[in-house]
Amino acid sequence: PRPVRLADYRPPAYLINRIELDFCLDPQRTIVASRLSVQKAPGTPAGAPLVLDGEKIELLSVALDGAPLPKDRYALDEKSLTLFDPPESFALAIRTACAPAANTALSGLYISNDMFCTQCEAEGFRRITYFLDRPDVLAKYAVRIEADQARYPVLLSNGNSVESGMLPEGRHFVRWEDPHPKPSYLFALVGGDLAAVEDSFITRSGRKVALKIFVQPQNADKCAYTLDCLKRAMRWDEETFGREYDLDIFMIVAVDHFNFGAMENKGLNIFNSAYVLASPETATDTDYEAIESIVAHEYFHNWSGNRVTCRDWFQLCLKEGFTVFRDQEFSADMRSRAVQRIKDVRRLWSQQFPEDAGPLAHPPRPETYITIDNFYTATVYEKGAEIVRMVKTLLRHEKFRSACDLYFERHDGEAATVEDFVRAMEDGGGIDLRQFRRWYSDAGTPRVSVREHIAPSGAYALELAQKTDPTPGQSEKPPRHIPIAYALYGAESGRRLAEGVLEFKEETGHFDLGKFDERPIASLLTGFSAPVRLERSLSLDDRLFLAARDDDLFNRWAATEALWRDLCLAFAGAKEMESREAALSRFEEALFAAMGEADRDPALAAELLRCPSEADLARNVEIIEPTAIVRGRTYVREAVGAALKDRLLALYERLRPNRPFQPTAEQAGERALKNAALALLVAAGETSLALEQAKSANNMTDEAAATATLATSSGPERREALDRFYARWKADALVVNKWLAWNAMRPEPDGAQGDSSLDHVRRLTGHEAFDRRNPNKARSLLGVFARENLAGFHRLDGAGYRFFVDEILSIDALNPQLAARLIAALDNWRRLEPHRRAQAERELRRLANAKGISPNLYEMAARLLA
Ligand code: BAL
Ligand code: ZN
Repeated sequence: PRPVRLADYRPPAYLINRIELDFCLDPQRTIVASRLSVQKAPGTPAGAPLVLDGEKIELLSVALDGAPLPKDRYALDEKSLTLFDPPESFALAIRTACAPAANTALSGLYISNDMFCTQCEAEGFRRITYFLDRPDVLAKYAVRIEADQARYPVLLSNGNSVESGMLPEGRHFVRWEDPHPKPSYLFALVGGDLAAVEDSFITRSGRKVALKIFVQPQNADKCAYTLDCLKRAMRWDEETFGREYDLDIFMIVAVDHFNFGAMENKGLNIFNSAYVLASPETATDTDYEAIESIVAHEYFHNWSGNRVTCRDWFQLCLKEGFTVFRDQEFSADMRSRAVQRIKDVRRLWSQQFPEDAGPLAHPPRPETYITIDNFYTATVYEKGAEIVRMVKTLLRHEKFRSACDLYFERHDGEAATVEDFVRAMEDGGGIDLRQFRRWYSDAGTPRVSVREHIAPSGAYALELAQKTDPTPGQSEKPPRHIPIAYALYGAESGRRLAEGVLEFKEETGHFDLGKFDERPIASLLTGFSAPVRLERSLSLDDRLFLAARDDDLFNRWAATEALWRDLCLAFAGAKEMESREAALSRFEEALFAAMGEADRDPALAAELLRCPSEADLARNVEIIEPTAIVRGRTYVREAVGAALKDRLLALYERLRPNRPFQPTAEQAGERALKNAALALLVAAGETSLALEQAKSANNMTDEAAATATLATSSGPERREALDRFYARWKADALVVNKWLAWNAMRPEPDGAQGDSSLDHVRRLTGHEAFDRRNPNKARSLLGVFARENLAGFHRLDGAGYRFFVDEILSIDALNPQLAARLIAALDNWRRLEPHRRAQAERELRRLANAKGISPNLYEMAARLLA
């Protein structure tokens, strides 16, 4: 396949300002009639061909200005329809057919549970009709949908419904018009037997907006929270960014088969049902949190994405990074800001840092791709958001808001670029971001090393050095503009002596921070002010000081997390540590002290009690020895659980009462703390407590936490807990996905007894609960197995890799986007110890050489092996 390059971007040769679409829906053969108003773009030479994108559709007819087009006036191939020598301005009528029921790729028009739905981002619209399927062609859409009335009573598209009626033979139609010009990736259509849950919202200018959530009728009682989130997000965007909604109706539709979390189609968001449906019995606090953040994210796209869209797909982080930043800020305002930041950074560390350090590293604004679907990555989303956060830090709060206003004003209705965004930040904020732009163009996570100087006079200075390792295609890495927020504390008094933000721009920098009467202890990168790796040697005493006393709660957590991590790795034999048993004892005492936070911020205390996962630990070693990591982590968790047992029990008992469930941040924090305590107690052998909680819980958060803890333990209750859970919930597909994920985490048996976790997972691929066509299920079983089950997946005999690659190949034949995303789990293969590494490489080569794999998977395999 030929790569697409940013450097080759050219504006469109033709513009399409209006499209009328007529759908005659049929699962086997849907007919799409499209009528385009086409104009030659200024500067296009007369007679230049018009090349429309189209794939996996059958062309039935094409007519220009009402006359059928002779065969010698156009050419057709697998990817395009080319018109030769078209006039300056004309109407083009195209009829095509597609087969939604056979569309397992879930891109374009497809069927999920007997419901028609679409996914057009990034390049799905071309699977519906021939079009200029690129984000810089903005057209007004008028859509007529016709279908069987009894089977598909609800027919939806973007904008406002303007007409509907009955037709002969039990069919009906609805017409929709969207007054806002939009790129094709924001088009949506839905047809099905759906119930609407309705509400309304009055905008700040007094307009009434109808809010409708469409779900399968049996799920109508699971939408209240989603509606509440939507209204809070609408209000927040008015108050925080001055952005008001711009149509009279806003719709969300839940579908079970979906490649993304959700999609921001104009006025008609389509969601993976996992992020719409919630009830206390079936959704955990984490699910509620995810719903809140994703509902907000898609809604915020209405401005950062839809009103101001992207010129081309290289600019994806313009809308995604900015919108993730906006949803993170929304969640921080709805919940504990410190805990939100911890969770955001956890995600960055677990998903983006490894990407940036491995073969898949790419800049937030890439310069080349084969399939853009492979660039919906943590780098584009999460690092993209960190870049916007740094801009805000550099501009300060008020200027950031006015710079955002300027960006929206300047580019409303346009397809913009990253450069446009940065220029608006510069002009609105009055600062120079020339060097800062490297964050967009350069891949890799800078490493910032720190040396401290204390002069006999008490003058304190920091010596910083930055270095970014080479990444694929980028060997030279000039220094970046890095905002380093800091605070200094007196080692004796504990007082805060100073604070500020250092703007670090050179390879090395010397910063005098003042003269002090006592030794300062520096808390660096407070609030995680830049996505860099800090390299600093800090004594155990100073780390414990920061873990206990830092006013910056993020850094208090970061110090604790680093201690957890280093201890696990020390006991795994993967890290040097002086007197590790003594250090472990001191850490246990510090953790106990941290539990003093329990009353003030239980959600924070829960984060402090959480040991990093096996996968987190593997990301922090140069050579991955899976079994040693599992052993070290198990040892530390058991030791901490045993040492703190009485206090954890007391805390658990105090938080135990089953209050009526409310999905509030306050209650969620208490449940998180209770369940963090339970996890350590189970590690210390208190398994019966968890089984009792699983059986008596009055909400899914507690039931799931207890079952998950047992599922990853090796006690006899594991089987009982999992069997019980499945028997209870097998009719609820979303709940069963949790069960699949816990099964994927099953620990390897002790000694030679029992099934291996691979045997277990392999058997589950034939279970009634599993279905390769459903991305949620594939991710829950196969994705979790490969990413999270370190010892079970990374077997010495390579059987885990063989199984995984076989599964990926099966999935690729159905859904290339899904297969390509799953294979990214092997991005750490080069860091495996040599034996496993050879096995993983052999399997990756088998994959890359397999006949007939999709361009999506081919691109990923090639990058992984490069
Ligand atoms: N635009 C794809 C899904 C999302 O990021 O909202
Ligand atoms: Zn998004």
